[in-house]
Amino acid sequence: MEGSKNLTKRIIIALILGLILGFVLNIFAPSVFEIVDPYILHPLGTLFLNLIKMLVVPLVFISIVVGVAGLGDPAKLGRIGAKTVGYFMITSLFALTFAIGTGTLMQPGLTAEFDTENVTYEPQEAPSVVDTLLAIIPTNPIDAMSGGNMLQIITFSIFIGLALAVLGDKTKGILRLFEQGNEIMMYLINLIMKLAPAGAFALIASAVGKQGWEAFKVMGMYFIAVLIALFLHTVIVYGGTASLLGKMNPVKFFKGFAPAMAVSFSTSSSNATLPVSMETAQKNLGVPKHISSFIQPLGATINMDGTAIMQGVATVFIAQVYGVDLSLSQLLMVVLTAILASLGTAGVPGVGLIMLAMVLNSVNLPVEGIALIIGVDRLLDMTRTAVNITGDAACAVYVTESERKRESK
Ligand code: DAS
Repeated sequence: MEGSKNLTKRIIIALILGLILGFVLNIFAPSVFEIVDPYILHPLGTLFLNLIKMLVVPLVFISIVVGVAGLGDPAKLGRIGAKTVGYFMITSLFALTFAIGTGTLMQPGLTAEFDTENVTYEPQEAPSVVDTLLAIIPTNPIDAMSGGNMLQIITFSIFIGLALAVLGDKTKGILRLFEQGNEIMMYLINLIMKLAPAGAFALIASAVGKQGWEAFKVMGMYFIAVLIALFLHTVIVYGGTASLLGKMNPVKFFKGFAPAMAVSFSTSSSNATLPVSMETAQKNLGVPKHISSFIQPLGATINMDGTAIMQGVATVFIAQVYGVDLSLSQLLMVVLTAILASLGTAGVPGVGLIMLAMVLNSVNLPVEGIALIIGVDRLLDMTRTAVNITGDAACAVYVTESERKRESK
């Protein structure tokens, strides 16, 4: 990506300015915000978001086909798949341990008086895990693409890539076509990323301007507890992965992946950030295209450690507010449900909150408690989305090194 360091700096400056503008308008000039948001901030942010979303389905389809065909060997796909899913599961367990530990130690639900009488929340229907797993095979791939059903698109792309790998020279013209399609996708990502600083500025100014300062005063401890758990998990688990498993300096890992983290922070969408996160992992972290294009789209859909952390802290917080003592078996149920919930969670804004109802139900906690945390969830969504995609990149760096070591033997 052209001038990646320069782009990162510009996006981060844009985010800081947007944050300041959002708070200033919310606190001192709400009436000005009422004009600026709908006519400037919202349109600019939505324009950027829609432009990168436009590339997600063709990019995921083309890059997984090219990536799987590039593996050349179905056994290699199985090996990489096993390492990837195994890594995702283990890091999810770490994530929930940090979440429940932080929530229990900081006790955010006992630090203030919360009005539980007048809160209501209508949980949206969360897909069952069995339905999600059964629905992975698309009965109509075109329908899956038009509906943006990421797991079905990934499955179909893997089958096409496997066929191209096995058929070899018979279909090398088709493979060349896909490879050229990939070049087109990478060019368009670079083009659209020129708008990233303006888009990031508008998205965060709009979100913070709406969110308001009030919500943070009451929910401060909860907000800080989630941020601490996210930070610990990111530095310890992903920094440790880069260093111990990826044989990469953690500073290089986080600085190299910073452009994608900044875009995911401003968009709150793992899916929408995919074009940037894949390009960044390949160009700045040295992840080969065939590994990046298999792991990152899959991870954006089924691996959401940041979301699991929010769900873990939120569950402990709501239990504290309602005076419920969660037993060890209930805490284990929270861990299992939060991991399964992330399987069915698409990487789009706010979806983690929808799946939280599933986690609360698993331990018979009132879903109305979600109404307490909605006020600060938009900013937490930005932060946990950045953690979600960083976990996918850490996995890609680990698998890259693991495969390199295997091939050098
Ligand atoms: N915003 C989601 C994502 O894109 C995560 C969430 O809602 O928790 O990863």
